[in-house]
Amino acid sequence: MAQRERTFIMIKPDGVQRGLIAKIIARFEEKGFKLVAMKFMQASQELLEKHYADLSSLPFFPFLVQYMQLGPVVPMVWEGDNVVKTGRDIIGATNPANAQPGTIRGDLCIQVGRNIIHGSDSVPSADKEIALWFKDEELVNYKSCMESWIYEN
Ligand code: IDP
Ligand code: MG
Repeated sequence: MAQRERTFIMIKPDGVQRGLIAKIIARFEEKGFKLVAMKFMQASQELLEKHYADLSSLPFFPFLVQYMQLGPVVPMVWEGDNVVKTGRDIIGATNPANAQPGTIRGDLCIQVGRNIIHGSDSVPSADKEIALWFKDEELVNYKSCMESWIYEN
């Protein structure tokens, strides 16, 4: 079986401080996605500037990089069919004011500058972000016992 799609998801410092780690992880677990990698760390200025490089010309960029350093984050890699797009749907709109109820941002936060979670927006950015936050050997290879109950093929 070829490897299924992967995405990079990260619980931001406000999600960690507000005690939402388990709740957020549960949404991806319960959907049927497979956890491939996870760590708990303080992100550096340099790493965050690379992670958000595409946004570096925007006025809120310095505040974004500052926000992401307010405390530890939980970077993760999740795997499954369409996980990039579905992951974004589970997370909800960037501005929680526009996020539908039932989404993580729609249910659990209020302001765009405190929107508790990151998710890759395309397969190429997922590949880039996974490589930025994880070494190859940190991506764990294992068989999920649920695989044949979640996928018919
Ligand atoms: P995304 O996280 O939904 O992919 P992006 O447009 O990639 O949204 O922006 C990255 C992050 O930058 C957002 O999640 C949010 O934390 C922050 N951000 C985006 N737009 C604004 C804004 O207008 N004001 C303050 N922060 C913003
Ligand atoms: Mg983005």
